[in-house]
Amino acid sequence: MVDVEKALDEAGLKNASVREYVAHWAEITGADRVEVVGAADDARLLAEALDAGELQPAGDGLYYSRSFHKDTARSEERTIVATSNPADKGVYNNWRPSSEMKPLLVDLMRGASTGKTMYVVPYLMAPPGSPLERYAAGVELTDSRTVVLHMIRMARVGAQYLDDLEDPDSFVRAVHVTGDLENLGQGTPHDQRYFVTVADERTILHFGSSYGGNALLGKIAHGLRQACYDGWASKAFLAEQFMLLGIVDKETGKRYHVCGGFPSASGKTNLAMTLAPDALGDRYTVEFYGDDIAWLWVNPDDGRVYGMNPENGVFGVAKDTNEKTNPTALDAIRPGSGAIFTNVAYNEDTHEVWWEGKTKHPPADVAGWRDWKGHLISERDPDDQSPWAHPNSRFTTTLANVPNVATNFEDPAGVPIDAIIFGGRTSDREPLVRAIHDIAEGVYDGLTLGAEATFAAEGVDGQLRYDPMSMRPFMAYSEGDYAAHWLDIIGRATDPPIFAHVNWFQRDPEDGHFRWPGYRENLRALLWLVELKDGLVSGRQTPVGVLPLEEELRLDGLEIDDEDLDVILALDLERWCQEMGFREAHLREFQNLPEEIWEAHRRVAAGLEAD
Ligand code: GTP
Ligand code: SPV
Ligand code: MN
Repeated sequence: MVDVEKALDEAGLKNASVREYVAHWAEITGADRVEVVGAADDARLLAEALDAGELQPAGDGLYYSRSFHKDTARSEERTIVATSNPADKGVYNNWRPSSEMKPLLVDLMRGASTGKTMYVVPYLMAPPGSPLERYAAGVELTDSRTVVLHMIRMARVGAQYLDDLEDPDSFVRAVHVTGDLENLGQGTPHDQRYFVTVADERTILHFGSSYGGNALLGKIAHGLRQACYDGWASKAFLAEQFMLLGIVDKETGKRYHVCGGFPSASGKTNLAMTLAPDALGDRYTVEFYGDDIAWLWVNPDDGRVYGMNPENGVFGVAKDTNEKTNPTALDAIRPGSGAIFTNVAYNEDTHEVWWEGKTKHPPADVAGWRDWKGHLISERDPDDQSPWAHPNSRFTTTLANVPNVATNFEDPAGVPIDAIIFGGRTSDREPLVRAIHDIAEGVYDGLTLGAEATFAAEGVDGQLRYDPMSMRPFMAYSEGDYAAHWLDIIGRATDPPIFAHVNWFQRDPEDGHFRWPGYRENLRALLWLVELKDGLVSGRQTPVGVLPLEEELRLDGLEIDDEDLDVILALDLERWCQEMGFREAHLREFQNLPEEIWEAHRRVAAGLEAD
């Protein structure tokens, strides 16, 4: 039996509820040792991980890790929200009764950490002092040192964050047990993995992975799924898969804050990091707040929606990150930053890393290079065209490393939100940007957000895989209640943000090129939007929102074809009418959808028919 009391005493962890929780799970998981960790332990844990071969050096103060080859992404099918109330069942949350799931997870976890250390990771998913701090505290228990090193980068980690809890019992209990990864039947009918959030007990039980959102429980499981539920249960806030950025107009001194959702791997990190004010002279600066999660609430003092990023780091997609697409990200993972690369290609002699799109061609001299599975490139079958890096390979770095992180990124008050945008991934129909003033129509637009299926076989041509507000994988309760909660929260604002839908992904069907240059140039669409909100431009009204006039967009210095520009600023009536049918079927899946959302749908449909 490990001496849990002693480990907790040494770490100064006095909270009786925390102590009881740790002792309970130490007993179940059968860990040999218990160790309380904080950010101050980073250097020692890195040295231990290098020693144990869990990490490899990737240059000065940079690290490389490889996850098990069947454990490289979140698993949506194995992710479950459990509560004691069947009314919490939605279309996307894989709801199950907690009475069924809790004993199942206890069985899976029993004795599964034998021989290992159970790390106790106290964390806070908020800047200290935030009005939402009471929803932000958690304690992750994990048997993976690599997970601890990622948590230290992604969250505020240390026992001190639990010292001032108003209610000593109000922390999220987040238990992560890796399990025997080689024998879990990943993706087979005998899959042993379970990623369960017992939302009404604020307990997270994840078994069978050591990767990303499956294992860094502060991030997706608490920061999105649990917080989504808490925000609704408390009627106090929204927790969304949103990026958050600031634009400063140096000429007028005005600051704008834009947040918004794009489905996973659809461009949030890139948008939040890469906007290029230099393209527009010296007038604007762009500031980074967050790339994956925002919590939103209304401040009764000024009637505005406020937002903050609960995370402390970035877990970004490596693929296609380069000097041209995202120089900010490259700077944030520079030597000395402490960044960790996962599942990219690695050179064991030179300690370099590489991923598809980092440079146009892979390194010419393949000596020492291994692909993400650890196989030597020099021993590859010459016909093997598979990527060197896993498509979902990632870099992990703290916010403080991001060169343009906002000076007030840790301000507990958050920032007032001017615009909420939804970003689809649509190869036609969806224009560059369309703005929506009406709150119900904005919420309706978020609920009908989607991305095109990646494999042609997965869906009807031109039909989206809908991903409401980009929350499909993280939805914690029923979609009808979720829509009502959005209308309630934003409806409390006396000075609400403007909504908009953006699309950087229209393609020319002839040769497949992207019609809009995207990436750093996306600032131009956002500037138009905030100017529209301020009444500086007026655009043209269409049934699906206000579209920019060509002369209103700052296009100086931009290389774009006239035809491409015409297409991305046009409204394709025929495709829109078809889309309205798809939307109707999509919304019908949700129970108790508020009548205001249906009214918005019918208004847009009637407008299109009249056009
Ligand atoms: P998650 O971390 O999974 O939630 O993803 P994300 O939404 O942060 O996506 P990310 O910014 O990492 O982008 C995913 C992919 O989209 C990358 O391969 C990018 O290169 C690509 N991408 C991002 N922005 C643009 C753009 O403006 N134009 C084009 N064509 N591609 C883009
Ligand atoms: C996503 O998949 O949307 C991510 C990465 O942000 S993960 O943390 O693995 O969920
Ligand atoms: Mn994400």
